[in-house]
Amino acid sequence: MAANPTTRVPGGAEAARHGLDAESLQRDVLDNLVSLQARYPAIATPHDWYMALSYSVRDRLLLRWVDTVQRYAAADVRVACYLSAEFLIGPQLGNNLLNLGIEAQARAAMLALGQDLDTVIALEEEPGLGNGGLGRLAACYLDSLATLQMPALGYGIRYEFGIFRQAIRDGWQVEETDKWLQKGNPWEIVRPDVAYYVNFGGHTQSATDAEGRFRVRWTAANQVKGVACDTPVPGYRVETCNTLRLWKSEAVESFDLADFNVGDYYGAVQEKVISETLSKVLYPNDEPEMGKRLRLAQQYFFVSCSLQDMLRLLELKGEPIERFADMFVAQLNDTHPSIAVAELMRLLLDERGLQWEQAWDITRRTLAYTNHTLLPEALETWGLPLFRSLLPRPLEIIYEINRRFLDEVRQRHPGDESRVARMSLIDESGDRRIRMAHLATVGSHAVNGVAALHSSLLRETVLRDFAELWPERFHNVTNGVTPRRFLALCNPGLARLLDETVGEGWIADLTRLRGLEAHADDAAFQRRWRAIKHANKEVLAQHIQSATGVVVDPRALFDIQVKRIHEYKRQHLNALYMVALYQRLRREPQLALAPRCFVFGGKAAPGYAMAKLIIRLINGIAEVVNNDPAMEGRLKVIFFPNFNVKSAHHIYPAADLSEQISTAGKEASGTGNMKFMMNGALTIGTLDGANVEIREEAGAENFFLFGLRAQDVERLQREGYRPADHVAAHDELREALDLIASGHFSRGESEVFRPLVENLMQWDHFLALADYADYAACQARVDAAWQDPAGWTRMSILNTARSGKFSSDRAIREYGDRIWSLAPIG
Ligand code: HBZ
Repeated sequence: MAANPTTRVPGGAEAARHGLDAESLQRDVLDNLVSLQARYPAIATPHDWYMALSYSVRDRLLLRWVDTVQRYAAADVRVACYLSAEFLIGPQLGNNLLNLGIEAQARAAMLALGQDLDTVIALEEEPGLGNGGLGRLAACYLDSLATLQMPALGYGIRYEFGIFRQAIRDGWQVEETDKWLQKGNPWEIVRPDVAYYVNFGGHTQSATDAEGRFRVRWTAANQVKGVACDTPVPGYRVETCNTLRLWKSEAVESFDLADFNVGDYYGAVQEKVISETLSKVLYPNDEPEMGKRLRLAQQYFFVSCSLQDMLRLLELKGEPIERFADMFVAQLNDTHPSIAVAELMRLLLDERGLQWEQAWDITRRTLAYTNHTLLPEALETWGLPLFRSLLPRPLEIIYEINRRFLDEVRQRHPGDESRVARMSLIDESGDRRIRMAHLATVGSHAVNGVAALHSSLLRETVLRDFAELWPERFHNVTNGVTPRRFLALCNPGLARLLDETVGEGWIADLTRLRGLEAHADDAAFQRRWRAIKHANKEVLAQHIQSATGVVVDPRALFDIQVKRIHEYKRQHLNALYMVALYQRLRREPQLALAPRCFVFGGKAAPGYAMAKLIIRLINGIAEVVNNDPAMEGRLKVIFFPNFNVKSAHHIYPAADLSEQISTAGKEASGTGNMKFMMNGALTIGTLDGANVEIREEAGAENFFLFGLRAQDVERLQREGYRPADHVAAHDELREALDLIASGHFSRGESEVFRPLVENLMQWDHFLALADYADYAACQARVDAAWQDPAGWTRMSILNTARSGKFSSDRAIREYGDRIWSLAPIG
């Protein structure tokens, strides 16, 4: 079990010794302004101040950082390596000040220099090195690993361009490149000496080595160099500072000498350009996998660099190769790093000369796999021709793993060839493809889903045959989010009230929020609770106005859905309800409905036409509703552009209602649902992903439940679902669809939303129409509950009070106990 981190905020003389007092901070900021930014105060830009302060904070992390690295190198402990193609770490300055416990000192130092800390913090460009939930989860886990003082390293890719920036033009999403590194990144330390070579293409040859052993040589067509770029990850108020190591690709040689000698200067530079494109850009998810050669190259590149780095660290520890799995465990964040199964085998067999059985034992004991999706279209597969041309040697190893694995299946189930075909690492049903989820499962000692429901469905559906073969390998670890960033940092008003009510310990032990329950009915406490929420809504209203020009009233019910735009998440169900509400209010202006402000945020994959159309629809509804004088004081609709970690800081604390309305069985867990809950929003949701557990914790009476259950969804789809029947049975729904189809929300152009309306009427793959009536009825219950402020506030307090389970600290302890056998070293 992880020990409780010791809270340590040095004060007075001790603070000064550590350079953590305001005076020494102020001195260093001034020094850094001159020595690193080459500016003096009179001509310094706000960004110069940001850089100078960030370098000063980084300096204060360095001692802990090098100490931590040394401790891990010396200790006989297992290190958890979190392998993820994405780390959506968000802005660093505010978080690092919080974790170091020097926010007040930094504020005083900056004030003395004539600068406002919040303004400086707001200038930071966030590293958007992830798409959404999966990437943000990795970042929350790094925060918890450091806070719990567990030896850990994050490994990923240092993308030059992160997730695209979303602009909205004429209601449509427009993608712009994310140039987050343009003004420099003060948090990163590049380590040119920590670099590895990675092979691509070419061919293999087998031969017998000097000792008469069979060895394979891979003669690559290309080599790329991976250079380590490190970011410190300080734990909350502890000495531990872990590392996030991201790989940047470089050409092996700047100039190919052969080309250069014959005078092809540009050809020689070309090679460098290709190598450097490897880590250029993050791929958006929900894009067709077809032909994404560069994406596969990225995955292999970062996995190979990371495993080579782990092998080097083992050597530095002075441990023999046989001890690899005792010293390291590598968690695969979805299948993106699952090529690790073949690559670790290759490194052990070809580079270290181990026998297959021993290499396989080490590989399996080292690796563990987290699945994040059941959607068949999202399960990663790679076509054999592409795979072979890029990674000929790993492919041979996959064939051999598969041969041995299928022998085992045949032994267990003689004659069951359909089972063999289902379980094979190669899908032979169409053009042959490698099933990465199967590779990850076969090569791991543990497989887990990310919420209880998801883990059950994983065992019953996608990985059923595997769960039958190895039941002991299957686990559930329900996701969690860090209360540091998503409560203490983003909601300082509430954090102060929590400190005062249950003591500061809640930040490192979120279950202490239970202490709030005793105050849930206290009128004075409720007033303070409401005042904090109101202030947060005022802040969000300001941001909404500057981003969209629309003025919203903080007294309205803030009903918020922020997440990637996807049909399974059903933003269009929410949109249909808004249209129905709009029509109701137009028809019956006297209706005593609570004023509502619907807020949406989220990006659509650039190639996902339907998701982009949903954004267009929300913006179309917003345009009509927000410009209709009859809706004034009653209804507002906002699409908040470019939802990211930074804007999330303002959004979660301001929510009254959290929309978690995915089709049951489709959302693996959700983590936004947890962030809303912590900040006192009530959830309207289906029994999907972690909503199930959120409702269990909050109490059914404090959760607005609606919709089909996962088994109903499955049955309905199996028996034949007819969306038109639901439309025929529900006047309000039909009228909403008609109004959308008429062009009312697309400036009279009735063509615009036709694909969306037709798709719903004909297919409605995610059962939005089947769930509509129940959703609308549930929204009516929300409305009634809102009209009773004391009752609503009580539910809000109880949601925060009971959100303790959803701390990433709990999740990381579970990984440590059940999957990694990993103890903290304090
Ligand atoms: O992972 C999400 C799940 O949809 C969500 O339910 C869960 O809470 C979260 C954390 O477990 N999945 C993603 O965010 N997936 C991706 O972002 C993704 C990225 C690249 C891909 C595929 C998916 O190629």
